[in-house]
Amino acid sequence: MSNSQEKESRKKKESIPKSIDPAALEMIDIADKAGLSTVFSRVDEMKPCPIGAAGSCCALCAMGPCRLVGKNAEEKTGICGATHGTFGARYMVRSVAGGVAAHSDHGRDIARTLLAVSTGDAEGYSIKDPEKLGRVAEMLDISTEGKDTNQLAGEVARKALDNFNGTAGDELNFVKRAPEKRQELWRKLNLVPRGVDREVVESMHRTHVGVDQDAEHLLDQAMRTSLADGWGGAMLATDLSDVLFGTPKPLVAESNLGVLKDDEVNIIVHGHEPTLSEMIVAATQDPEIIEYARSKGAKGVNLAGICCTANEILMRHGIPPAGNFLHQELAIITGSVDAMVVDVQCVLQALQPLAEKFHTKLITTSPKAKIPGATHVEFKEERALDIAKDIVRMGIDNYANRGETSIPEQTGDLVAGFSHEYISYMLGGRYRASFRPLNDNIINGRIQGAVAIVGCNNPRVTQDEGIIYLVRELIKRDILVVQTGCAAHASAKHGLLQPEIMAEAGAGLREVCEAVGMPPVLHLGSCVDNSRIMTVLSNIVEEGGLGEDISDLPAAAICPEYYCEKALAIGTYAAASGAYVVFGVRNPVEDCKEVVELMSNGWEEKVGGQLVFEPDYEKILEMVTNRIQEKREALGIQEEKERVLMDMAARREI
Ligand code: MSK
Repeated sequence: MSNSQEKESRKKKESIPKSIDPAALEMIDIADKAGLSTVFSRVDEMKPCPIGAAGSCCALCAMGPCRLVGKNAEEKTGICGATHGTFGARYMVRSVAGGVAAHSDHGRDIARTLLAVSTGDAEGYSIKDPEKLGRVAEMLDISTEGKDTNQLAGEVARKALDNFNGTAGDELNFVKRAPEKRQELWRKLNLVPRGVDREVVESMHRTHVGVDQDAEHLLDQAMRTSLADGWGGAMLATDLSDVLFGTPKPLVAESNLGVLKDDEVNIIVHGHEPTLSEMIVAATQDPEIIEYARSKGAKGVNLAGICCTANEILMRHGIPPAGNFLHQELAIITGSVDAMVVDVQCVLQALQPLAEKFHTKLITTSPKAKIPGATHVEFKEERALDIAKDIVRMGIDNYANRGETSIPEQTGDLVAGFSHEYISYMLGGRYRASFRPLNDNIINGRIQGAVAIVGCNNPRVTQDEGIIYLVRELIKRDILVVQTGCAAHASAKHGLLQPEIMAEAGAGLREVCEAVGMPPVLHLGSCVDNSRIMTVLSNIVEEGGLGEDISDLPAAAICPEYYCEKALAIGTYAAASGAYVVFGVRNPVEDCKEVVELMSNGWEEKVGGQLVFEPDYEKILEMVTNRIQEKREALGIQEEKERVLMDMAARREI
């Protein structure tokens, strides 16, 4: 065998299946045959650095980088004396700070938009959910008495900004949304976040060389910083988005690359923030814009999304997602995307060189993010709708440049739009919205527990495989699944977000879902909307009968295919809130035994939650189901009640 043949065969042996999604496989095949570089091909060419991958490298100063490898690596230190424990803990703190900064900066921008709306300086926006504005005001300790909507919106926005700046007091306002026992624990352990910016800055300070060198103390700061996101920045992002753009309610849609259309102008919004995409939705529905598209020979304008911008406009408008994180390049390779409009986060730099091989116009819009070669149209709230229309027109003008297309046929039907408010309404009804029926059915064993399956795709593992396997196996075991982010897109593509999937659920879960009229897998929104899951867990505790804290609940969270710092921040705030959290892919601090121990058994003892890593999906399933049974046992509800066929009276009772 020649060298290149040998290399090729080695590559094949090492490579895993790229995806379980037929649409993705079809496009990857087209890309490979055309010699196009994609994330799926580059991942084979780029081996992860084995030293950095397991947390044994520190590159924080110019004395290094230092690597703790070889014989007795555990006893070695960096030039400054830092141990493996310090390496790993600093990695976690910095990753969490990066993730929190991303989510929370998103939240801050929503608060600024709300402020601009209150003063009449944001073209095209309005307060879509004034009732929620009132509820958020109360949570922020703002009186609603005698105030009109704009005045209240202004006060809410300013108080939200105080939470970011750290000028709202000694504690973030939303901390009090957690169960009381949890709040007391956080106060006792000094884990209550004081301000989003303050915690991020302190994290960066503490991890500078020569400052905090105690792994446990550093990891406490990772937890406090993450809580500033989960019960602060991200929670504000969710709530204020609901206030501005409407609180989601269930709606139906389609997903996957098959939503792209051959005879319409295809515009994809990609990234995370709903502010511009809301206006793009409005622009694409404007009769004048539709007429303009027709004048250029298209039948209309077809808007679709990728990543979490997709989730934002799916949840509120039913705009179809074209796919998750690993679909962004594949969408361009269909040759049918006339404009891809990106804002912030999860946008691959490789998009522009790829777009240049097709006719796609890549348009960056955030003042925070430019991509060399892309067209930059900066978004400004005061001219939001005009800017959105200009962007859509650019896509329409580009339609004539479209060449041959290859759009896969696959689409998946889905139901999305489950806000925590809607879940409580769905369970209890309009006049007695409540989580009581859910608690009762967990107590009586029809539902064994609940698991959040969230997070990204990562080309180091087969796309969607872990997510889909775990969703299917958990509902079979009578475990309710809630989802956000790209994991929810995965389920949507594979048809798991439709009520029909009840047929795959265990008998108990199926009975409850049929009676209530809800699917066994609920899509709760984008990455920042993991805060909705925190609120749901708090509401369940508050409802009573399942312990006094989140850590008492038969619940867990899994992030099977994570790739970024935001996921680590979410996992950390879930663990610090008392949840058992399992990540797939790999443990980024595997060599730092002290840190691995602290985040598992150490955090279990300290905060009743854990953050652990396990790449084997079958093991994850076992770990999570065991945890749920342990919690049921601790609550004294482990005995499964005898199942009787439900008559109408029993259904009414649910
Ligand atoms: S977009 S952070 S790949 S979920 Fe929120 Fe998807 Fe993960 Fe980005």
